[in-house]
Parts: sequence; structure tokens; C-alpha cells
Amino acid sequence: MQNILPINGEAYYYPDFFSKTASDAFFIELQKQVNWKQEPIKLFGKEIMQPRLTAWYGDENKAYSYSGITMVPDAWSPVLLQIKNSVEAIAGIRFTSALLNYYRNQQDSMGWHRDNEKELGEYPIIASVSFGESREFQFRYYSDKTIKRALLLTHGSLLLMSGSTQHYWEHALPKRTRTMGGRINLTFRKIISS
Ligand SMILES: O=C(O)CCC(=O)C(=O)O
Ligand SMILES: [Mn+2]
Repeated sequence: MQNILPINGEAYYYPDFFSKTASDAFFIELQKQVNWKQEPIKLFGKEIMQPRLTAWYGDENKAYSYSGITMVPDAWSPVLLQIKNSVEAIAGIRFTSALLNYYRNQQDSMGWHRDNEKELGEYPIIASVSFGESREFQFRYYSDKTIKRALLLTHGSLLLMSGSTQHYWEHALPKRTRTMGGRINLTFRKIISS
């Protein structure tokens, strides 16, 4: 497995982690069944709506603060547990939580950030699963933003981030101009303290 990041971090990409058939079924089921919400976010002291839908699932008693909002998790559903089990087998750890993102079309996005909340510990391991439309995922080096990497996250893919990635690299999922369908992304995390 080749590390996508040239320095100070680790990111591994598995394009066909889930089969097309399984991925098609996961997309439909998650789109229907998840408790999707559009949440407000604080950006430079101003409250705006996030440009995507989100949901937060996890073990009980694992509340999580994310970009100025505190989310109380919904309980794992069978389909989420099935995906989580597959991802845990390759990541070699147990995840406590998952943030779900639903990008309804090309105009939905996620801005530059690091997943470095203190609840995730010093070296967060994050497993990011994608279903639906392929979208470009971008990395940029935090202290020299001209150093960049990008990859296309396709239907049924898995991206594993570990090591010091969340110290040194930001990531984002930018808006696009070309018309696109929906994409569902699940980022499994392990909350160490809460
Ligand atoms: O949708 C993606 O691929 C990125 C999601 C992400 O960075 C996050 O949930 O923290
Ligand atoms: Mn992230």
C-alpha cells in the first residue's frame, strides 16, 4: 500500500474496498434511513448553515464537538455496523463514532480543516468511506499551503488517515461546477476521551 502523503503523515487509499453491488445498496439505504440534518456552523463568529447534510452516530456517551457544534450521537444501525466492521478489520482498531456527510450535489462541500479535536487523541486514525458520485478530496500542508495532494474518492472507496496527518495536513472537499449527483461519506473515528 502506497502512502499518498510525501511527508509527515499517512494516507492510504483503497479504491474498491466495497463491491459495486454492495456500494449501490449502501448508498440507497443510507440516503433513506439516516437522520440527515443541515446544521448551523460558526464561521469567524457568524452563524451560517453547513453546505451539506450531516449525521452523527456512535457508542452511547460519546458526545463530540465539531467546528463549534456539539453533537450527541444516534445509535448505530445494522447497516452502519456492517460497514464499521469491515473498516475495523483493515484499520485494526475499533471505532467509537462516525460523522456522516451527505453532499446533495456539486454545490455541497467541506472547507479546509484538520480532524484534530482533542477527543481523538494525539494521532487520530480516521477511516473515510464514500458512496455515490466521485468527488475530489484535497490535502494541503498546513505550514506551506503550496504543497498539495488530491485524489478522487470513488463509489465504494476507503481512505485511511493515520500517524501525524492531522497535525501537518489539512483536507477539504471543494465545490465543483459540473453537475453531479449525491455522495455519502462516512468518517469513522475513535474518541479516546470525552
Ligand atoms: O467528505 C469527505 O470526504 C471529507 C469528510 C471530512 O473531512 C470529515 O468528515 O471530517
Ligand atoms: Mn475531515
